[in-house]
Amino acid sequence: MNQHARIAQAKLRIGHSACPHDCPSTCALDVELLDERTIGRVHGAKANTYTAGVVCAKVARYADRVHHPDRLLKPLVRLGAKGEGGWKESSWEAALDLVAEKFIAAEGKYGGETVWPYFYAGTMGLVQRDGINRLRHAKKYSGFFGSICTNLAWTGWMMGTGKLAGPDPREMAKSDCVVIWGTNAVVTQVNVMTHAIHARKQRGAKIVVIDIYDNATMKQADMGLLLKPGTDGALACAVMHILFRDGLADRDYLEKYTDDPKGLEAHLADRTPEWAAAITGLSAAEIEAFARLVGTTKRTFFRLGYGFSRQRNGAVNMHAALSVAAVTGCWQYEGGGAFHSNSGILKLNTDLVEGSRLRDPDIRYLDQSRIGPVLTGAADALFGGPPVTAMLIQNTNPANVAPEQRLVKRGFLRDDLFTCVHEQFMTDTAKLADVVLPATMFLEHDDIYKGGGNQHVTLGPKLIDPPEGPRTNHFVIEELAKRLGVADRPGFGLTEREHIDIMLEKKGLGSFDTFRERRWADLQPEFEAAHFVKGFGHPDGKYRFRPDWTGTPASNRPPKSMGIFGPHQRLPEFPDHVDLIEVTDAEHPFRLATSPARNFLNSSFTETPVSIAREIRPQLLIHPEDAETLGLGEGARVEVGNRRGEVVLHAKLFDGVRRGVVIAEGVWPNSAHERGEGINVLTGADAPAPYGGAAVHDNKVWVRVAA
Ligand SMILES: Nc1nc2c(c(=O)[nH]1)N[C@H]1C(S)=C(S)[C@@H](COP(=O)(O)OP(=O)(O)OC[C@H]3O[C@@H](n4cnc5c(=O)[nH]c(N)nc54)[C@H](O)[C@@H]3O)O[C@H]1N2
Ligand SMILES: Nc1nc2c(c(=O)[nH]1)N[C@H]1C(S)=C(S)[C@@H](COP(=O)(O)OP(=O)(O)OC[C@H]3O[C@@H](n4cnc5c(=O)[nH]c(N)nc54)[C@H](O)[C@@H]3O)O[C@H]1N2
Ligand code: SF4
Ligand SMILES: [Mo]
Repeated sequence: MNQHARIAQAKLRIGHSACPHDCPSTCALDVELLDERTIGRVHGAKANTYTAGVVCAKVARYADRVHHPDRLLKPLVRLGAKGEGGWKESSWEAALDLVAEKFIAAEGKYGGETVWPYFYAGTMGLVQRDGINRLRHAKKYSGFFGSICTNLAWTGWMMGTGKLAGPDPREMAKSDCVVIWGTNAVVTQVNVMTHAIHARKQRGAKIVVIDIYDNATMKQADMGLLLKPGTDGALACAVMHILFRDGLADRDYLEKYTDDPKGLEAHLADRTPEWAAAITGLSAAEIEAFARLVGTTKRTFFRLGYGFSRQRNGAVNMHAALSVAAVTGCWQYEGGGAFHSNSGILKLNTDLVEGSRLRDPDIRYLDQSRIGPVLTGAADALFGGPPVTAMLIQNTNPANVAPEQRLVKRGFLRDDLFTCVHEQFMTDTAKLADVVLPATMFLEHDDIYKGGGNQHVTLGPKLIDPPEGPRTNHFVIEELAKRLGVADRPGFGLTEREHIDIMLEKKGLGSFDTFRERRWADLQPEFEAAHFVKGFGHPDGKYRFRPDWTGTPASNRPPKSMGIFGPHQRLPEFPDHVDLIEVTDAEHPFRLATSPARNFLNSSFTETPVSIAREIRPQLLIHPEDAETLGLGEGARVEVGNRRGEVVLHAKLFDGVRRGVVIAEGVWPNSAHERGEGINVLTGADAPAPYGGAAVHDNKVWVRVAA
């Protein structure tokens, strides 16, 4: 039965919302409301031109998550040793009193910077996600530098264009060639495929996919380029070499819009297809064919993902891939150009919700990705300040998703650290807490959302009542503020709706009530702005082939007090291949990537039965010939390890991966693995240059039959 027949037959009420999860698509949703507390299926809004009626399967089944029997319903206080699993139920009043008391005691001993509010994008709602900053600023707690997801990618992008924006993502449907570079879009942002496939059906557009394994997206491609991890910079350089060599570079465009086209051409002279073939593992013929395709197809749309930036040279590779678009000049054409994120166009004023005016610039920031070193007292990670002895965690599960997991867990188990986790489920992080507070889900509270991969601001009003027990993030921040003596500071004492009213009014978008009718606003700038027709985002309007790696203010640049990160002296003058990655050696002959799983979203949905059944168990994709050499049969227990630790998974023989490369899909809960240690035991918490991030797909490892 189709959506409309179903709705008509059941006379269902439909509620309108936005998907709150950490996904570039931010789908506009039509939710079947069965009664005041219960939902049915979730559908993509047909009227929304980006969502176009499509959502991923895991969110279509959201009833399984919101009505899950294992949801946290009561505040819990730890009984017995940390991480042992003993809890006693508490009232909200007593639990919040305890948290406040512990924060005040910690502050009394070490000063405010000893408290570290830690949050991420489990919900992308501006009120429920970012309100924790208000408490942080008011109390002068340590700041949170949220680097884990976007930093490598955004840095590379900003170095080239100077602005985090690009052509309307719906223009993909008007392209003659869509290059899906380092994003597994079928799995991670299905709506990209809606528009790309439209272009193929309507205009015969070619779809190119560039990845390190033959994933679900590459299976849809007309041209699939399967390269070695961390080598996209080499591919991009050889492509640009060919474009110059064969007269396919748009020299007029280069002259008008770019900083140093002659310098680039000279630099690329020896970046030949043969040179790149040796680095990438592609054949010179594959590189030639790709270069010819993008060089002769003016309406080429480069859809650059996050995945290929999750390497220690990821910012360099993002900038190199982006530079190809400047050489072909495809930016000039509708359906052409490059796109990564629209975060630069969707600014809502969150000063009040985040308490920006209360910010003290002298208070230190700590790096999200380096939580392991932070909690185990590494002096460089603490920036000379006090140890972290108290934390409030919302919307994130660092004991599972953060790199160098052994350090993270050792940190959480410290007796002198007090941790409060506000969560929907008993996650790996909640299990290590002192106090666990139950949280509402998006359908149970009001919020407003900005797209990253589209151009909409979308409202997500409360549609159903939560079960007895869970409370919103906003409630927790407001109640702690009262107990910590800052409830009278600006930004406190308002409701969620009042915050949304203020943000919408400042943007000239009406109020919560008027927006409820409207559902979303399309903030796509005009063609000229989106295609940088009047110049790129840098002061001189030029696209930069020569990035100012440590100078340009990037939108996600760390505060000055954090300095420059990693081996930044090795960042190249022009697009290039740099071996900043973990290069294999005798002890570690394989490269491991930890790519997202289709039925999970980071650590979310690892609790819903259908998602678990579809993902089966933690598996390692390995080439059959590698498996044979190692004596590994299908399904065998296999140990993957490096200097940081070792993890056991089950071998899955797969010839869609290169020899010497292995893939572990999904961040399974630590408890799904033997010994209760998850895949991030293997990933590193060293900060990549120049502005940090997490190189979770960049790991040299050994692989052997598990003992
Ligand atoms: N189903 C599902 N959807 C998700 C998520 C999820 O976990 N599951 N996570 C969400 C989040 S938080 C984000 S940020 C986005 C991320 O979504 P994407 O931008 O798609 O990024 P990744 O999924 O990290 O990786 C995409 C692809 O890049 C490949 N890759 C890794 N290294 C390289 C390389 O060196 N070169 C190239 N060319 N490819 C490489 C990976 O194998 C993977 O196939 O997805 C969101 N959507
Ligand atoms: N190995 C490996 N590690 C990775 C990645 C990878 O590809 N491979 N990807 C990385 C990336 S890109 C990212 S973004 C991070 C993301 O990692 P996380 O930030 O942990 O991401 P999520 O699983 O999306 O959300 C975490 C939690 O937020 C909770 N939550 C959702 N909504 C609310 C709410 O309204 N209130 C409260 N209190 N809680 C809520 C959910 O229950 C969930 O447990 O993981 C990173 N880690
Ligand atoms: S595709 Fe992404 S934004 Fe859309 S429903 Fe699924 S998780 Fe949410
Ligand atoms: Mo992410």
